[in-house]
Amino acid sequence: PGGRIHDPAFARRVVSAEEAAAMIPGGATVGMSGFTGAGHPKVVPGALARRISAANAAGERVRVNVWTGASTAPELDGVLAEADGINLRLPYQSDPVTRARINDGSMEYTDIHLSHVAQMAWEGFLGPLDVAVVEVSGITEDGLLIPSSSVGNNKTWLDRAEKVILEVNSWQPPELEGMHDVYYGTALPPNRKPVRILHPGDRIGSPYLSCPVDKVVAVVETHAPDRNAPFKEPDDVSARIAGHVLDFLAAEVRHGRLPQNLLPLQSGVGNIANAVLAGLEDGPFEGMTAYTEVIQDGMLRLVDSGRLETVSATAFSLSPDAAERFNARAGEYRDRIVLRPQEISNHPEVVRRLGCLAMNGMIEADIHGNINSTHVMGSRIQNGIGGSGDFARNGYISFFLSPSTAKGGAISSIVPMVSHVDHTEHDVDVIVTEYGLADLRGLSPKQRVRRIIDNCAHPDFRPALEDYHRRAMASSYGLHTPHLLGEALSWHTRYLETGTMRTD
Ligand code: 0RQ
Repeated sequence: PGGRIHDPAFARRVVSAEEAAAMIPGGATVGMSGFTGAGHPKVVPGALARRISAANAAGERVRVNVWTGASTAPELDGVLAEADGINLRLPYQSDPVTRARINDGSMEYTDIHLSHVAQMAWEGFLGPLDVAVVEVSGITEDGLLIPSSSVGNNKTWLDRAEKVILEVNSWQPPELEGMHDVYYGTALPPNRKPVRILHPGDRIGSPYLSCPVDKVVAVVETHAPDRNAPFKEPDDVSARIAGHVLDFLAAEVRHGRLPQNLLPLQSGVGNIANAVLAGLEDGPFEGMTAYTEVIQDGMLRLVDSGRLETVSATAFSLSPDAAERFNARAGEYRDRIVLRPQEISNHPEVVRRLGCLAMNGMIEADIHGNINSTHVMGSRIQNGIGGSGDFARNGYISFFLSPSTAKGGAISSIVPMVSHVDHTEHDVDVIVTEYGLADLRGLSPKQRVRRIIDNCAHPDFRPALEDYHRRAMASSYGLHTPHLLGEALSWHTRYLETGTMRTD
């Protein structure tokens, strides 16, 4: 078989995707690789979905539980959700079919901080793991697994699963070998030791994943690309948000609260994150580092331009163009990029020690500074908390970024009270919209109200927010965090009833 399997004991286990999928029993809990569309298994989930569809059509209900690193791709989340093949999914997802299933109540979803997933599996809180389906980019002569374009929870899935199915993907560049740092030193309390990462580029583990060949029941060869989403040039709103962030960072350096080369960056995915990274390309900061979750186009460009010296992450999340450029020159990045398991890329101890600048998107913020990252109108999941909590709670400065309105201006992203809380007021330092930036550090709730309304709310919604706050000041039960409880969520109910939060 193909050129990526150098250990004959593994090569002897090569089968088709259908044969491999047949080894996953109905009702099984399956740990799959994959993180934001990188490094997910490409063919076994599809074969499993076809088997499930056929069984369901024959009146036999078959479903599995699916654990992954984070969101994956249509070939995994999409096909299995389409087949109604998933009973419970964890953690983060962003697939439209999966989202629809969760929101129509036909799929259970457990949304967990991404750094917590592996330890929860080890602690036994999640139950047994029957099968791991993990993409790797090769197998060495000594039977070591060369990880793929994401590490995610793969170490834990391989260790915990009763049996293992490997996909060996020759689309991934062979030069990935040596880029990973898989830390095998984790333990449960009371035996935990410090995670000794003192600089984003530190390597404390192995470049390989290990799995005894006896546990490997099937190996499937593939040659298929990751889900690489097209890159959108920053629009005007994103560029304005990025501008406020960059001005703020420059001011922090001037005031001596940040070093000249900043502190390790963490940045979410999407338009706004990419706009901030694009702004950093032209900004005054040199010698930067990143300790983050995913490497998106903007990060890679900062590495290319020399602005970013070192990047630590758990996965790539690139556009097709950027992926092609990366794959062609992957060897050149090996000294400056480290891919780690997500429990380490997002580790609270390391994020706190390094002092990450945490920049994440949000659905809505309230006038006191609580953040909703996950739920539309308090009940419909959008994606999940992802790593935003890992970084927001533990970072040096925690930013939340969003346009001031959604749905063509019908929804204000600044509301009297958030309809769901992911990040409490205590974890939020800075809120940014295209209108400006609210630096909330050290402020009381009432002081925050002024700053958030004046600096961040859309001007059309400011009078109504001010009116709410004025009336809350007049008749709230307490005046520490003034609220009119009967009215606090009325903006959301108005949207559900009329299709807009506007009253005009
Ligand atoms: O939905 O496409 O159906 O219109 O939410 O919104 O503006 O495209 O923004 O892609 O940056 O996503 C918070 C979801 C923002 C993301 C969230 C609707 C909006 C649209 C997407 P449509 P945008 P983004 C760790 C970081 C949690 C995980 C995280 C996220 C859709 O940033 O998932 O931080 N964060 N991980 O219309 C109703 C509002 C809305 C709203 C937006 N107020 N009300 N709908 N939307 N605001 C690292 C990683 O990221 C890997």
